[in-house]
Amino acid sequence: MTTRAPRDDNDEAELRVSRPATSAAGVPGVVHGLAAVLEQSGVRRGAKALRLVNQQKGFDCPGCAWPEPGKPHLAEFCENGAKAVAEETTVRRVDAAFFAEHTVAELAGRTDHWLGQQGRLTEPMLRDTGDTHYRPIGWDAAFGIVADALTGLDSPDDAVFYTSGRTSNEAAFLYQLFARALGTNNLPDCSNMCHESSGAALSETIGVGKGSVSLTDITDHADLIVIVGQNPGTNHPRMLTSLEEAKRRGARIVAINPLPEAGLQTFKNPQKARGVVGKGTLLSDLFLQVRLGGDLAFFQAVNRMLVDADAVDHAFVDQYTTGYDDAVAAWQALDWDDVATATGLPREALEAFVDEVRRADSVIVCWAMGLTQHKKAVPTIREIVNFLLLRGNIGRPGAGACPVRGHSNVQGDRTMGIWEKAPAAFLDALESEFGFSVPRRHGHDTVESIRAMRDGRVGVFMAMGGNFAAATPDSEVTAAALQSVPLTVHVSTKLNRSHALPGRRSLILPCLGRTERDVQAGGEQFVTVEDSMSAVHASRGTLKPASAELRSEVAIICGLAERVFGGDSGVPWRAFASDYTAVRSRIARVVPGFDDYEAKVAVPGGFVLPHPPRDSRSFPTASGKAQFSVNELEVLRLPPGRLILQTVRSHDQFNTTIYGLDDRYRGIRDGRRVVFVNPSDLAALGFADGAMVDVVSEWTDGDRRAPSFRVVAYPTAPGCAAAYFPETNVLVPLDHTAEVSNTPASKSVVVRLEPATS
Ligand SMILES: Nc1nc2c(c(=O)[nH]1)N[C@H]1C(S)=C(S)[C@@H](COP(=O)(O)OP(=O)(O)OC[C@H]3O[C@@H](n4cnc5c(=O)[nH]c(N)nc54)[C@H](O)[C@@H]3O)O[C@H]1N2
Ligand SMILES: Nc1nc2c(c(=O)[nH]1)N[C@H]1C(S)=C(S)[C@@H](COP(=O)(O)OP(=O)(O)OC[C@H]3O[C@@H](n4cnc5c(=O)[nH]c(N)nc54)[C@H](O)[C@@H]3O)O[C@H]1N2
Ligand SMILES: [Mo]
Repeated sequence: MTTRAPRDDNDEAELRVSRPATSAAGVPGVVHGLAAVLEQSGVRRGAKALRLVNQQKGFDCPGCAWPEPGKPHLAEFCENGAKAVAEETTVRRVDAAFFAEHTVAELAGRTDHWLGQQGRLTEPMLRDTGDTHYRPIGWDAAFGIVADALTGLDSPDDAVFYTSGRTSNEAAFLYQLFARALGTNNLPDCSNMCHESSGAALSETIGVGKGSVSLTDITDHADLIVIVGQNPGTNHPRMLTSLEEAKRRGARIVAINPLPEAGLQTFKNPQKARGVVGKGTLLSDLFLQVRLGGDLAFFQAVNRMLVDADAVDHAFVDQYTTGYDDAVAAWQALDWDDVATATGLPREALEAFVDEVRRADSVIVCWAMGLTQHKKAVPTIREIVNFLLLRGNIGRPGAGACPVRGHSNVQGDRTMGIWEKAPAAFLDALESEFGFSVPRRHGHDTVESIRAMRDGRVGVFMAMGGNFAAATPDSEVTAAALQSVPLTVHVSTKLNRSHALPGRRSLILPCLGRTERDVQAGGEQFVTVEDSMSAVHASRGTLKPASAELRSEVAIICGLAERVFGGDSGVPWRAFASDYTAVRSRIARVVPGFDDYEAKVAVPGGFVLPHPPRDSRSFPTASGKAQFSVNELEVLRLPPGRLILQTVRSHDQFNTTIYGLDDRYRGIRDGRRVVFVNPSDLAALGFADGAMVDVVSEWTDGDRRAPSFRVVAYPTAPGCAAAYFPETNVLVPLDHTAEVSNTPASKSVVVRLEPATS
């Protein structure tokens, strides 16, 4: 399998490589972000938008899910938040004339960068069977097509409803209600590719699938903050401000990562004068360059060392946990050679870490995709829970588990029932509130949805946001799967690859973004979102919409539902669309923790959802206690001549949205088709720095090839290469997924390099 070579803006002749940076943010960061906004949005619109990001009367930043502080700084956004705002507030438009000019086939040949740069979608578009182009279609006619297709299906399970994590609580709640009213739980979402592994491991061990810390635990209380498998300098830049605060009161920070990411080294805070003029704060006290996938062995070894040293909080273990003896027995059997091979770390490095842990009264572990996108992701996160439980580091100030979420409302979408395996209690509550029988069969997750499409078992694929074609693994398999579906429907703000790889019939339904004013029959509306630390608050758009034709996500779902179910189906779809208060009042009755919803979100800053382990050390697991687990170690031994490849984000992208072609902190300019390899591996493999290669992945069903990458000698852990997604998604086999969570294992793909074929 081969990807089409990019044919426009990724002319790699322009690519330049320099030394990686050793500090993040500071003045260049903010200047880059502002330049992006002003170039795309014009001075007045851009300045207005930025003034309102993450302020109590404004909108939630459409970037990451890092929480806002109680009293937001006047510029509570970061370089990458500014870029996310610029993408949405751009003055460029993808209108009917644009679609008349470009065939679908031509769009499919463009890069993700080019597609995203064309601007905002302005009106509903249809590509009918056999057509070469999309053409305009009215909203009513579009709803008619979707409603006919849905009601004509043999089974409601032949429909799939995907969600990306920018969707508001209100829209998410209505979207799952619509799918379940039709009769299916086929509600895959981006979480399936993201923190599913965290949710699975945490629900099993502590009884709640969400993080157990709040922002002040980090800024004010923790003695030690461990950042593992996360690159906050790029993906959660505002987290660096919190870490800097922690540092200034004496907290220590350990980073565990195969890459020496700039943001984990020094931070220059652009919001404070010392960041502008000073040398910045040295963030990490200890950097452990682990091998890809080595974290399970690492934490098993650390846990064994803590037990050997009797550095265990026995009172906590006795009172609150179960399974301790079995876990200890498993640690006693640990093979130290396996630990050395898996982690690539000397024993002294582990000892240095254990020293840090023993000196700290309270410890927080933060993580992101570096842990969740591996075959052993769930066991690894369970082992981190073991680590926290050993010293009672949960349910008290400054301690706990902190999975740092990706999309700004991905956590809220789950809370609202966007979940193919929603728990029975949620489904029961939905059923008694709305009086229809809610389906109980588990639905398809993201990978299962692709298999179902590939096998001809899907009649309608609908996406509430996101870019399914580019975000998912095995690009060629997924593209063919999507293109075989009788009807695909994308509710989107911007043009992307999924529109260019349409089903046999395909609709694009353009919607309002976070930044835009949302006026319905009942007046001006706001929506609500939940951040990474379970805080729920309002988000209010204020800018003029990109086009008068745009509808809100809520209005689109309700318009479609009314068309399918009619006006008197028992669910007041029209009333929901005209006043979102009506939606929130239903959420309050169905979802635990949302009573008094309307009043609580009226308070600036919103409210925090209950979290029993965090709040009272009660653990709603099967046993009623926190669960120690025994996790089997599997050491990845590479065949000769092979590397493990992780697929990461550059500093200039938000997932599949490519802002630009630079990755400043890693020293890359004007290009994305690069593969970072340790110099010792390059020497052993016989490739020179700068050589052009094809990256070839190996799987049981054959090879996959991503052509024409430039090799960059880089200080990554030996044996561990890195390259950007989505370009490398073609290399990730559909069936290469994490145990339990079924998340694509896109951080551990076995590859070989070959001299470039073109
Ligand atoms: N600007 C910007 N912000 C974003 C996003 C974006 O694309 N752009 N995406 C958003 C989303 S949806 C998400 S989920 C988050 C993603 O946030 P991150 O998880 O920070 O994103 P990645 O680029 O995937 O980086 C993974 C990090 O884990 C490390 N890593 C990989 N494998 C391993 C391993 O086996 N062990 C250890 N210890 N480390 C490992 C990598 O070297 C890298 O530093 O960011 C969110 N915020
Ligand atoms: N190889 C590899 N693959 C990965 C990852 C990886 O690390 N490596 N990371 C995975 C992760 S963590 C995630 S979360 C997924 C992301 O997967 P997705 O969430 O599907 O992808 P995004 O790129 O975030 O989606 C961008 C699109 O969302 C639409 N959009 C933006 N704002 C709005 C809005 O307000 N409303 C609506 N309706 N649409 C909007 C725009 O049209 C835009 O083109 O990718 C996953 N894929
Ligand atoms: Mo994500």
